[in-house]
Formats: sequence, C-alpha cells, structure tokens
Amino acid sequence: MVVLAGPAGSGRSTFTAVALHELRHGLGEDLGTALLPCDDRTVTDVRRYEQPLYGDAHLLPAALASGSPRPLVHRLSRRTGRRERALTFLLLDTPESWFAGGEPAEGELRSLAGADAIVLLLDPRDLTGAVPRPAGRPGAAGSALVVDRVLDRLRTAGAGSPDRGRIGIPVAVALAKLDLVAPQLPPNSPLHRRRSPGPGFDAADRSAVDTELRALLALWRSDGIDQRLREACADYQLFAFSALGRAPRGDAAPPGGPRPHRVEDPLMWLLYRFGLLDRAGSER
Ligand SMILES: Nc1nc2c(ncn2[C@@H]2O[C@H](COP(=O)(O)OP(=O)(O)OP(=O)(O)O)[C@@H](O)[C@H]2O)c(=O)[nH]1
Ligand SMILES: [Mg+2]
Repeated sequence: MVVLAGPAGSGRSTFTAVALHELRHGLGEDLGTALLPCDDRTVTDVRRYEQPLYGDAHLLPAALASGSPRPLVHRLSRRTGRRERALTFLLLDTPESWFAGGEPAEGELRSLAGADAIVLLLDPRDLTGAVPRPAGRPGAAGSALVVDRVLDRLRTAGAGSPDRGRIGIPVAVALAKLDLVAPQLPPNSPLHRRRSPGPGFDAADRSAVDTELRALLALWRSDGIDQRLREACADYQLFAFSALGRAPRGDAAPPGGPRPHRVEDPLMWLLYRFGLLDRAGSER
C-alpha cells in the first residue's frame, strides 16, 4: 500500500488520477504490465478521478478523498517470458485534514501504520527561491513545518518498521508541479529529460535526479527539508514531476488533457523496490 502524503493542495489527487491513467495506458504498455481493478468500488472511484481531468477538462474537486478514504485496489502484474510477477497494489489518496495538524483519527493512524511506502508531495511554491510565492503562502519555514508535521504523523503511526526511530519504509519525496519551476532550470538539467522507453528501472537517471534536487534545495535555501528527511527517514529519495504538464487556468484542466512529465518516476522506483521491475539493461 502506497500512501500519498502532503499538505492541502499539493497535488495528491491529481497525481493519483494521472499516474493510474499512465499505468493503464502508455506507461503500462511500455513496462509490459497489466493493471486490473480488484473490486467495483475501485472501478467507480477511479472513474471519479479520471472523468473530470480526461473527460470534462476540469481540475479535480478538493474533497475527492474526504472522510475515511479507501485505497484504490488493483492487481498489477507483469509477464516476462514464462514468469509472471504480480502485486496487489493499493494507492491511498488522503484528505487534506490528515496532515493539517490536530489530533489524528484512529482510522488515519491505522492507514499510515499499514503503509508499505509513502509518496510525500511538496508544492514548489512553498519553497523559498523556487518560484515567486503568491501572497498568503507560508514559504520555506512553512514547508519545513509541513514536512515536520507529515513526518511526525508517520512516526506517531509507526509507519513501516522503525529503523532506529526513523521511518523504515521507502519514502519518495516529490516536488509536484515541476512545470512551475522548469523554466528557470539550466537547459542540461536532468529534470528536463524524459524517460527512456523500455521496461527497466533507470538507476543512473534516478541518481542524477536525486542529486540535482538536493542541489536545488540548497540553492533555494530549503536544504533544511533535506536534513529533516535524513533525520526522519531511513530510506528516502527526491523526485520531481508535473502531473498536468503545464499550469492550469482557473478550474479548467489544460487543453488537450494532462501531458505529464516524470509522473511515473516515484512509481517506477517503488515497483523496482518491490520486485516488479528490473534495472534497465538487466531485464529478465
Ligand atoms: N501547475 C500545476 N498545477 C497543478 C498540478 N497538479 C495539480 N495542480 C494544481 O494544484 C491544485 C490541487 O491539486 P490536487 O490534486 O487537488 O491536490 P490535493 O493535494 O489532492 O489537494 P487537497 O485534496 O484539496 O488537499 C489543482 O487544482 C491544480 O490547480 C501540476 O502538475 N502543475
Ligand atoms: Mg485531493
């Protein structure tokens, strides 16, 4: 079970919609995976995520994952030669109240405790120096606070087996809405690159992106976040993606629908970690 964490409006629901769409279409084809919903609820829920963005050209409503959210449950399988590998893949989008402070509800703690991996989203507008910040947004101190709050919540829930007090499960920390930052990145930044086609996990690209993001956090004077992550997580890496591909206007999805960039990266890392994918060049 992959739990999406992150502050309100960081892009969790949009990531859910677009990542699953990619996995069901082009990406899944390229990886040779099949994604099958395990129950009728998942079929209905996936439609609630897809229809606005891909059918109605609308952004997702804020309260899509309200109340006691239920994970989307799929069987994700991959056949290579005679061998089939399969996972039961649960993706849990979370309501904004979960990481907003206050006392956690019991269901929330139970869900966090049951996570096998976390994808923690951050909005670049919360990082000083990354992009000009709209009035009223908290800035770096705010984003460090948000990261602290999320990490505290995960630790309180005992997410994963704690490793010397740190969160033991893989944590993918992702800068969502990369389209807002991309114009100011140097032309040779690995963040501009697209995934090389093929079913393998590209470890060299992964490491280049992780290194680039650590450098960017330092440049933006947000490296306190990296330090907090180091203290709190035994196993984390940095990611950046744009689920929509470009900034939306008002409530409308960008014309032509989402054109994601690197949205698959956190999933590819986790699928590699959970044995569904091999390293590029060593596919069996
Ligand atoms: N520029 C840009 N904006 C995005 C992207 N994805 C989401 N957004 C914006 O961020 C807003 C919030 O996205 P959601 O996916 O609803 O975020 P959330 O974390 O689920 O938000 P809550 O559930 O309301 O806490 C959207 O309405 C968009 O305006 C992206 O890839 N690029
Ligand atoms: Mg949401």
